[in-house]
Amino acid sequence: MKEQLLNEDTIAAVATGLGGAGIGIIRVSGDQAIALVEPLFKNPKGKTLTKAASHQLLYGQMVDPQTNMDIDEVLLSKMVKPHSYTAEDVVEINCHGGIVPMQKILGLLLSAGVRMAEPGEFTKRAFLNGRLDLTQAEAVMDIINAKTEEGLKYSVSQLEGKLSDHLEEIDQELLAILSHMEANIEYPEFDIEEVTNSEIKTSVVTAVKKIDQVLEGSEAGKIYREGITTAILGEPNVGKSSLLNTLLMENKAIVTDIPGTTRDIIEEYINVKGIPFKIIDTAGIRETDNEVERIGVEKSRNLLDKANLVIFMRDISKPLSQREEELMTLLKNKNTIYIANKTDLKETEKMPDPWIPMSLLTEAGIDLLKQKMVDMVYAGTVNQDADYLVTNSRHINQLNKCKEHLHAALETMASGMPVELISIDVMNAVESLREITGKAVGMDIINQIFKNFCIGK
Ligand SMILES: Nc1nc2c(ncn2[C@@H]2O[C@H](COP(=O)(O)OP(=O)(O)OP(=O)(O)O)[C@@H](O)[C@H]2O)c(=O)[nH]1
Ligand SMILES: [Mg+2]
Repeated sequence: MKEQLLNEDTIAAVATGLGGAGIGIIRVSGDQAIALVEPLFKNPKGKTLTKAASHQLLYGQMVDPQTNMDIDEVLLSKMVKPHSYTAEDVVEINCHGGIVPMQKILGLLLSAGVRMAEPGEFTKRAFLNGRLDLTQAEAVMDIINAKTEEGLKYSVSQLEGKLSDHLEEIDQELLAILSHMEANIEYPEFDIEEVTNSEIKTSVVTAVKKIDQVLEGSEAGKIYREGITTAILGEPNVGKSSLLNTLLMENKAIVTDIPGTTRDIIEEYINVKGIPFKIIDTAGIRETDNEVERIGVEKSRNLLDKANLVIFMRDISKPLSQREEELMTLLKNKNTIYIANKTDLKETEKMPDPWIPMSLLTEAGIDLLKQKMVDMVYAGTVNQDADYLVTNSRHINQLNKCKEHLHAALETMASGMPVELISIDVMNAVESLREITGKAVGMDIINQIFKNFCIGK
């Protein structure tokens, strides 16, 4: 009922960016979409939107019904429910992409009784109407925000429902055993075979194994989605900003031979072999009386806690300073890559581990650094051929919760508790799992009981 109310009005929003692009699209969705756009549209041959076939383009003009003035030349696409993004009637108005025509058309729609869509509301409707589950709805945003092609690949596979398919398998495993337990508990009067502890255990252990498979590589998956925060730290003038510029292949940060050049933090995403790294160039760490620089140094220090990865850089042509030694002690427990820069200034034999020799003048050492960055992230755990990968922290949390409930079920069973209590743990596990896709549990168990055990046939 609540969902019905939510979906009652017809909504509209600009679906493309609000710039001066060639084309802009205004999307209208809801029961009244066709009826409300119709009076604002005129086709030279008198064709109407109502009579137009679904999924075909209709050429014409948007017209202000008050003044009869043409607003813009448009192509309308009509998509009749349920074959549309929201599974409702949808009209997309392809007009010119300027702010004025789009605002004017949107204004006409609003005066006609259409409501402005809230952020994400089209996708929310697709979910409420059952066309997408929650993981698929989330994938839409991930596709829009994808930082690398690999990230995009996993988001697209999530939108296609590949993750949901794997979750469904676990769900079915648990639902089968749960419905058997519930049938024993709720319908003792029917002659249903008692479920044995060993059957329950087999199902629960199988489900845990499958969850572990789904979670495989999820640490890297999360990184594909969120990126890995990488801070370049070191004393002033060692070449931190030069490294950022080299990695970005553009002169983003100011580089000079004056120590203390970088005062504020600069952040940029780079793509290394498909992994998005958020590289943060920082102010060189040193004691200083300059207020602006002092704040910068403070920020660099604070970054130590936030960064997933630290690139610590020093100038090999200078002796290791006491401050550098202190910093390196602080970095002991962090994922750190150590760079010895400016090798062009000093003849050095083989660099002792873990230092990577580098010269940003010649770009020597950059490939080694990139390889090291990728190795640190993968740590050998990712199956790159996987057709899906859990990338979302919310999904990872729910899968872990599900596993905890399943372990609890095994413990409840081991301590000799009755099936009523074991079933509560399994039920909690199913609920945790279903929070990922947004499916409700109640009716499904009842349906399973009736289907499998022919109760009340
Ligand atoms: N010879 C040589 N000079 C370098 C190298 N890398 C950077 N430099 C020079 O070192 C100076 C300092 O470089 P930056 O990149 O500004 O150093 P930074 O660590 O960002 O310095 P702050 O922002 O002051 O902390 C500049 O003059 C660079 O051109 C290198 O590999 N070899
Ligand atoms: Mg700098």
